[in-house]
Amino acid sequence: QDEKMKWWREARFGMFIHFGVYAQMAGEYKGHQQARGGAEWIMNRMKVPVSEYKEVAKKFNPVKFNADEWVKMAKDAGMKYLIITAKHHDGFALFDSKASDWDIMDATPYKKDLLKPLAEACKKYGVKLGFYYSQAQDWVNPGGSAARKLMAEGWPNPDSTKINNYTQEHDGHWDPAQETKTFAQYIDEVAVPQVKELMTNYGDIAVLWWDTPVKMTDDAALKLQEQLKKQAHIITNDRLKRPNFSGDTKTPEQKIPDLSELDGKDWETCMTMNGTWGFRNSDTKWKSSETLIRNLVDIASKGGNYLLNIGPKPDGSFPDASIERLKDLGNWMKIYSEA
Ligand code: FUL
Repeated sequence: QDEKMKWWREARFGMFIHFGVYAQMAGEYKGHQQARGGAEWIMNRMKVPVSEYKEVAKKFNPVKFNADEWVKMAKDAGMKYLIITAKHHDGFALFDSKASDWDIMDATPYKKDLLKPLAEACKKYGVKLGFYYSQAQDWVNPGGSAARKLMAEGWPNPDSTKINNYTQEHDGHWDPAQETKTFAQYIDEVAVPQVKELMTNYGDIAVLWWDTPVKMTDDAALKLQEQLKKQAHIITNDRLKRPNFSGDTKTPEQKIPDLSELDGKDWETCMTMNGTWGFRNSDTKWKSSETLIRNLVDIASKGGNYLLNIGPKPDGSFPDASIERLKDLGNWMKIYSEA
């Protein structure tokens, strides 16, 4: 255990990347702004029907994506690892998946596996690669679970009462297309095969970052865990299923724990630079570089890791405000490491 955790404990700083079809919507649907939640939640918050969301994917074409640039920006900022949303709650796979055609190959004009070049660039620059995988929530692949959120206020949908009632009666789902299979079928036919693909096709994978175990069962968790055996030294977080599957690391979100809250377990604070994980143009609440540096120092001094998020623009480039902050962090690192 200690040996497996060695690089992670020394790393201190990593890059989180939330990228997918939601970046294309950027927090706006039919001319209305999403009221609450990260922009990566837009499909759920605004109850976008599956067929309409798939239409959005037909415009998702991140032609400016450059794996070397992404990884170099992380490395120059002093980050030692990078974790990307291989699949977020919208179920969209950023990689070539044979288990579902709701992936970047079949559902978008881009038609290229985004994780392949990223894995190569990580290897080239010596940055560890991890995958975020939303194992339970999946709002497009039938049978996936959906957190029971009601339609966001401020979205004047004339059918909102009807849709909210439907959502409550259907376990968080808002579109019949989401329920044509069972959760167990979804796990067997999509989640397990996709995790297998991720563990097999991209070389060394350092971290599997699970998320939101809505509806998870022990059985499903065991099957998913089984797939990780292909990566002998993989580190996992505590979000596979609660309780019983505590993983290697705790995951405080958007907050830095007080010393009194620490219990000896490895931990990693994940945090956004503005207020959203997925790209949103209208979110200008950027934390200052000084705040980010102070956060990193605070976290490192308490023995944790800082996983700082980037939400790339739909064209695959990083927002300018994020780039500036990465540069400031890198400059500070340089001064600090020379001192
Ligand atoms: C959360 C997710 O629901 C968010 O969208 C984001 O991925 C964050 C890191 O974890 O709980």
